[in-house]
Amino acid sequence: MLIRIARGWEIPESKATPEAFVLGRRRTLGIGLGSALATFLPKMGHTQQMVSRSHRYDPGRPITPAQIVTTYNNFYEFGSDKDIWETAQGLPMHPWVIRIEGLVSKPRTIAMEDLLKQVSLEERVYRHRCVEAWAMTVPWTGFPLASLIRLAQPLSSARYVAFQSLVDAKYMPGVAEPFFPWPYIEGLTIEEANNELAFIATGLYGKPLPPQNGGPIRLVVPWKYGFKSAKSLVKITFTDRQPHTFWETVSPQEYGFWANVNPEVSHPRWSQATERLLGSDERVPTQIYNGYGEWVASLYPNKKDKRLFM
Ligand SMILES: Nc1nc2c(c(=O)[nH]1)N[C@H]1C(S)=C(S)[C@@H](COP(=O)(O)O)O[C@H]1N2
Ligand SMILES: [Mo]
Repeated sequence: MLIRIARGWEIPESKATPEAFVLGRRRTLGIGLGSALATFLPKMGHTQQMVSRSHRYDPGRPITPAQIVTTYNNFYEFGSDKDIWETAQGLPMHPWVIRIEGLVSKPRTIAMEDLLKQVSLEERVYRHRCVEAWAMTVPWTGFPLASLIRLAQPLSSARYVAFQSLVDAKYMPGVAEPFFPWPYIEGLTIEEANNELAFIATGLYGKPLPPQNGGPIRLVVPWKYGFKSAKSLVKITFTDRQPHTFWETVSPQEYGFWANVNPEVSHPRWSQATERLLGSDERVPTQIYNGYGEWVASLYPNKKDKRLFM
């Protein structure tokens, strides 16, 4: 996987940009991304998400400018380059329904707006670490995955949760690429899924989640490599078998089921010791569990098993 950054993003104010400035700048953007956002926001039915930030998860570094987070994306359904954001604008996100099935007391299909009525939204600023050794810091709006699990009422036999992304060739040119095992599937153990950090995002920078970032609804698992955080979810399945995940199927030696961040366990083709912070020239040391060990280390008593970190 090559990493490429357009020169235009290496803007001088991007280093240590305070959030207020980022939001202010975003609001005054009249062209380009600003107008693209304006075209899909009204379709969402709710244009602004007024929720309070949970400071319990303070990331300890500045928020990455929205302009970078919304234009530098991994979303292979739209294409394998980082610049799929414009193509993704065509994705219709309303209405949107999610199927909940498998080992649950009552399988069901729930509309996005009905789901949103049953959860309480909060904002969390999380560090994001892609397996490709770049990182960013992102204010997500959403709710704990544990709340969704409570609504789903899994049976006691459920040991894993599988997450499935939309496949729609009409809007997603990347799914015509037969080399890839569509749909995109990810998975967590039920214990991981119930960890308080596991999050379902429906917003970004106080606005509805744009399609390129996995709108209208995605998973966010901040202690694992970014590929675990499946986008544009259409199905959540409770199961007693470890799901066969998308990247594991593509390249099992490189991308595993667990994928917990660890600076000491290299990817077969590159080191994971440091990461490039998008929007700055800095490389910073990578932290075990992406710095979230306090919350999640107890999930993995056997830290010696390298497979937990790939
Ligand atoms: N469905 C789907 N989900 C996905 C991906 C993808 O290609 N398809 N890419 C993953 C990877 S590798 C990363 S780093 C993050 C990127 O999220 P972002 O574009 O919002 O930063 O999404 C993850 N979720
Ligand atoms: Mo990634």
